[in-house]
Amino acid sequence: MAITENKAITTNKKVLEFVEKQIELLKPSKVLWIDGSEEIYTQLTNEAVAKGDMIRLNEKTYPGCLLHRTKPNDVARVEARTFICSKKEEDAGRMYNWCDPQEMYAKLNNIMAGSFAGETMYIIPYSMGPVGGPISKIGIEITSSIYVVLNMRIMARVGKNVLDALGDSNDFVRGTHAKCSVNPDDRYICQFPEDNTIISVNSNYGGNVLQGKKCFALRIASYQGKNEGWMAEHMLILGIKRPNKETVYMCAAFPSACGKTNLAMLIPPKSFQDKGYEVFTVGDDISWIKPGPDGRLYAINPENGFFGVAPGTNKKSNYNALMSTKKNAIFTNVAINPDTMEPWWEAMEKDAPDKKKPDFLVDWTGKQWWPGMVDADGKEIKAAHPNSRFTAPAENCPCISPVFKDGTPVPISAFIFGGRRPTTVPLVYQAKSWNDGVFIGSIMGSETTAAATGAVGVVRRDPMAMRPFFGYHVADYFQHWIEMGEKTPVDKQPKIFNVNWFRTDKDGNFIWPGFGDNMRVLDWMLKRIDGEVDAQDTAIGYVPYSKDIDLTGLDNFSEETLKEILVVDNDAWKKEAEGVKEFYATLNVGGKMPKILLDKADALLEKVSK
Ligand code: OXD
Ligand code: MN
Repeated sequence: MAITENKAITTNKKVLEFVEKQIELLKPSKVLWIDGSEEIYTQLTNEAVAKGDMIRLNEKTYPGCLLHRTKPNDVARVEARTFICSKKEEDAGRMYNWCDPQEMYAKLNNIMAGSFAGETMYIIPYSMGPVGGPISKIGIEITSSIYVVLNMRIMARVGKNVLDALGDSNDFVRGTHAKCSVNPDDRYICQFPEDNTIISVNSNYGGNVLQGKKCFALRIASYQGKNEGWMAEHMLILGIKRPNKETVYMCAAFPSACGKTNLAMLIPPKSFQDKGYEVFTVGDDISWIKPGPDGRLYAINPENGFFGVAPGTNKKSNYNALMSTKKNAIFTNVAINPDTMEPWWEAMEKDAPDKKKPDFLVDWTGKQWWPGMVDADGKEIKAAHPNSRFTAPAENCPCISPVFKDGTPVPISAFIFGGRRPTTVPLVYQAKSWNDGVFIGSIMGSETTAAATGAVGVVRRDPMAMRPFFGYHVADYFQHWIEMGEKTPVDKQPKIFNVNWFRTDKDGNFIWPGFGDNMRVLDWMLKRIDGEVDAQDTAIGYVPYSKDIDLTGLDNFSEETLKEILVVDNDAWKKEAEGVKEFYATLNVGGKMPKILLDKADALLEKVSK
C-alpha cells in the first residue's frame, strides 16, 4: 500500500480513478500531489540535491538555478521511438511511427509494471495556457522524477488551482512518465490521441518527458484542434510595436535549429530602435490559435517557460535568452566551472578556462575538461552537450510581452514559414492567398549541407515545421488548415509569408546578416499588411522590390546584394516543383491529399516551366 504523503487535492472522480489505476500499476511506495506550494518545491529540490540528481549553482550569480545531467544515452527527442497510437493506421501522422493502441498499452504496461517500487509517485496537475483561460487545456502528469516536477513547474502552470479550474470535467490529458532503467531499446514516447493519453517510458530527457510540451501541446493538441476547430502549431509568437501604431503580432514556424528562439527575442537594429520600434516575445516554440468573436485568429503561447538550446546562446546571438537563464532556471547537460559554480557552454563567450593555468571545467558528463581536448579518434570533445538545454521561466525574459503575463490571446496578422535553404528560396516572399500560404507551409524544409553526411542539397521537407509533431494524418492536417482559412473572412485572414535567412554565396558564407537585421524583413511584412508597398508578382508569390526593404545602417550590404537574394530563378524552381510533386506523392497514399494542394503543385511546375 502506498503511503499518501498529502491529501488528494481534488474530488474529480475521473482524476482520482486515473491516479488509483496508476498506483496499482506502478506500485510506488509514496504518493505526493504537487499542489504548487513553495514548501513542496523546496522539499523536492533539497531531496534531489542530497541524492546528487541536481547540483545547486552559484546562489549569488545564478540564484535558484540547478544543473542536471542525463544519462549519455538519453540526450534528445527520439523520433524513431515516438508513436501515434490511433485506432486506424491511416489516422496517424505518417511522418513517424504508428502502433495499434491495445498492443502498445500492453507493451508499455508490461515495461512499467511495478517500476515505481521504493519511489514516490508525483502527481502534477498542469495547465497549458493560463489557468482557466479561453484557449487553455489541462493535463495530469504522473512521474517519479523530481527533475520532471521541477521542470514542469517552469514550463507550465502547475498546482491545485489547475484542478479547481478542471472541476468535475473529464477533459484532461492523462500522462504517465516511467523512467524505468532508461534503457534506449525499450524507450517509447507514445501519444494516444483518441484517449487523451500520453505515456513516456525509459527516458528522462526534457523533450520526451516534459509531456506538456511536444507530446501534449503539439501531438495531442493538434488532434484536439482538428476536432474542435482550432490549431496547435510549432510556432513562436512575437509582437512588434511601432510609434503611434497598435502592436502587430506574428506567428512563425521553422524547423528545429533554424532560429525560432532568436527571432522571437529579436533586438531591432539601432536605426529601427531610434525610430521607436520594439519587439516583444509572447512565445518561442508553440502557438495555440483559435478564431475570436470578431472572426480574426487569436493565439496564445501555452507554455510558461523556454526550453532552449544552450550552446551558441550568448550576448550577441540572443541577449534576451541569456538573461532569461539568470535565475530560477534548470540547466541540463551543460558544463560548469567548479570554482564559481556557474554554467558554461560552447560560444557562451565567458569564463572560457585557461589551458595553461590549468583551470578546468566539469563537462556535461561530470568529467574534467580543458579547451582543445580530443578523444581517442582525435575528435574535439565538447564541454556542453550540443543539445544541452536551459529551462527558464518566461517571466525572466527582458522583452517578454505584457500580454503574455496577463494571458490575453493576441490577434495574429501574419504567419511566417521558413527553413534553411542555401539556394532557390528568396529572402522573403508573400503568398497570394490563404491557400497559397498553406501550400508554401506544406512544402517547407531545410536543405542538407556539407556539414552533415549524405547527399548535399537534398531538401528534407518539414511541413509547417510539424514533421515530428503531427498528431494525425498530415494530409488531414493540411485540409484542416484549408478549412480554418475558409472559416476566416478573407480580410481577417493573417497574411502568409515565407522567409529564408540562409542563402549562401559560392564560398558557403551566409549572404543575409540575420539575427536583429531580420527586423528589416519583418518591417516589409508590416508594410504589406498595411498596404503601404507594392510587390513583384512572380511565379511563387509576391516578392519585395529591393527599395522597400530598409537597409539603413547596414554596413557592407548593398541593394545589389539584396536583389541577388530576392531573385526567383525559374530553373531552380522547376527542380523544386518536381521535388514537391514527389513529396506529395509520398503523402497521398489512399488519396488523402487535398486536391487544392495537388493542383497548386502542378500549377507551380507549369508556371516555372514556361
Ligand atoms: C524543441 C524542438 O526542443 O523543436 O523545441 O526540438
Ligand atoms: Mn520546438
